[in-house]
Amino acid sequence: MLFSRGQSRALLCLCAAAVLAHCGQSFEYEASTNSTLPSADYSKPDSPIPVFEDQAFAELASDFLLTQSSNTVPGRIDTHHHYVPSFYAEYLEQYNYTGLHLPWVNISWSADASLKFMDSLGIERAILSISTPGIPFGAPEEVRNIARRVNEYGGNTTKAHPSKFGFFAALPIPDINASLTELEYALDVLNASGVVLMANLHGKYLGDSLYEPLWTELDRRGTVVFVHPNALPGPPAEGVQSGTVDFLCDSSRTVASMLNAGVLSRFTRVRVIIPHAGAYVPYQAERIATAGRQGLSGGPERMAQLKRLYFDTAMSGNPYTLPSLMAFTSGHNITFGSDFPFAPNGSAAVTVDGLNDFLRADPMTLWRIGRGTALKLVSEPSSPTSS
Ligand SMILES: *[C@@H]1O[C@H](CO)[C@@H](O)[C@H](O)[C@H]1NC(C)=O
Ligand SMILES: *[C@@H]1O[C@H](CO)[C@@H](O)[C@H](O)[C@H]1NC(C)=O
Ligand SMILES: *[C@@H]1O[C@H](CO)[C@@H](O)[C@H](O)[C@H]1NC(C)=O
Ligand SMILES: *[C@@H]1O[C@H](CO)[C@@H](O)[C@H](O)[C@H]1NC(C)=O
Ligand SMILES: *[C@@H]1O[C@H](CO)[C@@H](O)[C@H](O)[C@H]1NC(C)=O
Ligand SMILES: *[C@@H]1O[C@H](CO)[C@@H](O)[C@H](O)[C@H]1NC(C)=O
Ligand SMILES: *[C@@H]1O[C@H](CO)[C@@H](O)[C@H](O)[C@H]1NC(C)=O
Ligand SMILES: CC(=O)N[C@H]1CO[C@H](CO)[C@@H](O)[C@@H]1O
Repeated sequence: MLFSRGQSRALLCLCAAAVLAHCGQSFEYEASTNSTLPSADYSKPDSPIPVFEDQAFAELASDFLLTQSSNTVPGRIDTHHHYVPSFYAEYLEQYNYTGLHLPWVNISWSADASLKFMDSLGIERAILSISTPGIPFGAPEEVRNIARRVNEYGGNTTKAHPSKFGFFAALPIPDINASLTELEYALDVLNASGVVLMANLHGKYLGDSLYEPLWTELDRRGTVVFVHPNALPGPPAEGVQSGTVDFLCDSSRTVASMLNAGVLSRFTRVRVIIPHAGAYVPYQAERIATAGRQGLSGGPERMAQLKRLYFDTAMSGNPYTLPSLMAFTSGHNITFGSDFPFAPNGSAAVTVDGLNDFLRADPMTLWRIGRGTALKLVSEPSSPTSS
């Protein structure tokens, strides 16, 4: 389809107006001829968080909106995508960790496997992170070494495929001083896109005072923090894999922990992603915001703090989970997540189909989830003119 710039703008406005009516929002998009994306240099402390104008968004989305019958978001960005370097798998196995042998998939990761998977789902770029259980085993020095190697591996992989990968750095928690050192190295030298933190490690949740100096620094830098669930402290229920229910509980616990400790109210520059559609957070937001005391004061402020969170779609593109997520976010601040390679083969395709079905009438939100919101969070490796 070829339109003149004027026609395409008019169509885009029509389309966007329809979309916004659907979302119950009142502002209007108008495409601008200036598609320059603002960008921030997060290696510079206190650099301002970029403000993404709806205009720039509309411009970037326009091709998709005009051809949305294909339902394929161009340049999908996957912010929930794991890497498992072989030395990291060996480290876990040396401590008898069995989670890399799931009943439905044996995790053997390679960059090529990621690239092949990405091609099959139209994922242009994936932000790599290590998954559960983080780096929980060994003396502090071993933990520091594994974190450094994992991050150098992430940096090397990103450098080898700058248009395909980025990475969220791992930190040697619970050694916070060493974590601050690693954070600086990972962001400033290795160009990490942010960090991954386990929702709990050794039973400590992210509102624990242990994390206070780390939150202070993450906030000063405006870092993106991808919070990955872990097994709950305590044994799983007989016959119920941690990934079935416990992980969602772990994510929800850490959000409540951060909320109660004032992390979400005091650290407003940090951007926190809660995966799996926010676990129980959107669905139980009212209860979490009122700390179970519905009707007492404080709810609205805490609710507003919860709404500062970002969410991803990993294993959540289904008609039962999406209504709650959409009601909570109005479709904003959601990124696409595949959970490769831990999700069963085919799971990410189900997520894509589920999103397409659910958002058939709302292509702008489909585009935001597939690409737009991630553009706000992870800087692009090269000039954005290719988008
Ligand atoms: C394009 O956007 C950039 C960044 O917002 C701005 O600095 C520049 O002046 C804009 N150019 C035009 C032609 O609007
Ligand atoms: C792992 O399991 C083996 C066999 O049961 C045992 O000998 C070894 O001590 C365990 N290693 C650790 C680190 O727990
Ligand atoms: C990363 O690349 C550098 C330079 O090629 C190499 O020395 C280093 O061993 C690599 N690190 C990892 C963990 O792959
Ligand atoms: C961490 O670093 C701070 C400042 O350098 C120092 O005061 C503190 O003792 C260190 N804590 C630990 C546990 O090493
Ligand atoms: C990080 O980015 C800088 C500036 O673009 C570049 O010079 C450097 O080589 C990058 N480092 C890595 C490890 O990719
Ligand atoms: C998205 O998150 C940002 C940063 O926390 C927040 O300022 C903004 O209000 C959120 N947007 C929506 C629509 O909730
Ligand atoms: C995953 O599923 C796709 C599509 O069904 C299939 O082509 C591919 O071979 C499968 N991959 C593995 C590793 O099972
Ligand atoms: C699905 C699958 O291949 N599972 C295998 C994963 O690896 C373990 C241990 O090596 C095997 O016991 C499983 O059969």
